[in-house]
Amino acid sequence: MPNIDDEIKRLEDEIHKTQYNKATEHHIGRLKAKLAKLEKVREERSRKGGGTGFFIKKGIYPTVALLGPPSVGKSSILNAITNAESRVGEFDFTTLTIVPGVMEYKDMKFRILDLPGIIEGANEGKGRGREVISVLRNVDLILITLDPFKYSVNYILSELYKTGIRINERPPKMSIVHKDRGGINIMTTGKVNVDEELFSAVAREFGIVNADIIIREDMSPERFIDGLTGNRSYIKALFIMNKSDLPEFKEAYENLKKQGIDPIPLSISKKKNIEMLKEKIASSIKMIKIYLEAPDKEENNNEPLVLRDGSTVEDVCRAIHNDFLEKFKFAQVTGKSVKFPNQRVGLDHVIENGDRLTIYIKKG
Ligand SMILES: Nc1nc2c(ncn2[C@@H]2O[C@H](COP(=O)(O)OP(=O)(O)OP(=O)(O)O)[C@@H](O)[C@H]2O)c(=O)[nH]1
Ligand SMILES: [Mg+2]
Repeated sequence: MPNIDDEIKRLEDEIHKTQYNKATEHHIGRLKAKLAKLEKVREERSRKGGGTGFFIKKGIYPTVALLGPPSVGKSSILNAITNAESRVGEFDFTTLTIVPGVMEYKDMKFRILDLPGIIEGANEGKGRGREVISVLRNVDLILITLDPFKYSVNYILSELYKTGIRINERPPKMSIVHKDRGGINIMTTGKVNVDEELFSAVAREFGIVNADIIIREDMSPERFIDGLTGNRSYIKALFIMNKSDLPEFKEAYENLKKQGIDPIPLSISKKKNIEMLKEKIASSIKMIKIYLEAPDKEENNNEPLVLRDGSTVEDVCRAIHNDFLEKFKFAQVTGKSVKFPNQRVGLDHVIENGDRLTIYIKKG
């Protein structure tokens, strides 16, 4: 059997050289489905076999990653917005590992990760590209950082895409109901219009034989494949162009805008727009505020605890003190996440904005 990388390469080449038209679109759709399936296998294998890769656990605070070509100023940005000190250098690849820092903004905390620079071909493992990019699957926000000399974003976007990361996109609105018989039925809602024959063929490539597939948006075959694959990461991204103090900045900035990308102009050297960057980071991530109440209701403060949307009681415990997790008995919650006031919940209960919580712990 041919090697999986070779097979992926062969399919990519074939898709690339096949001219897209009405007559070939089904052929291309099926090739893309085959490609997605092989990429999934490769990705799963590399996750199992990995060990040399960077591993970032989802923490209680939202995680933000600085991604971009070498020497654009990623480490300088980390140093400017957090308490961390990452090495800054005039040469490419100054940063060789992941350097974390904590950014505080108003009553919120964010974990910012400075990553090694990535170059074209990162997905094939150039530099430590694949490892760097795989980290991004678990972050809440990606800061795609550029400068006036290195602002070709296409390769960065394509590396992300190949890794299964979808930037500033929502998951495709579709659902699959598997059945025992009846073949594949593509069903749409409202005014949604898709090529049913093509979608059926693509679904068959994924080994689906009998199923009702309901599509709730006008959907490209690519997004349909994403939905079938099911392991894509949908992550928000902001673009930054650093070094606005340089004379080359203006033209580069305008060029990028012409490509439909509106980067945040920044100068770390001249300390320009640093507060604005922090504000944009904070407002890009959905956060919730919850209030803790002591069991005796006497020493209540009304300082909220600010956490990432989707946090659980366990995350709350971690945010206060690890003791709370170790000695946890139960929690009582009043608010939107529960049906009635003071409802008892466990560690995996998902809290919502405005909830009031009392945590009971074992004595001693
Ligand atoms: N003119 C100018 N230079 C900057 C600015 N910010 C950073 N630099 C310089 O750019 C060079 C690279 O900065 P780093 O922060 O090390 O860049 P990096 O993106 O972390 O680089 P790698 O770790 O190699 O990927 C250094 O010489 C910095 O002093 C800026 O706002 N303006
Ligand atoms: Mg660096």
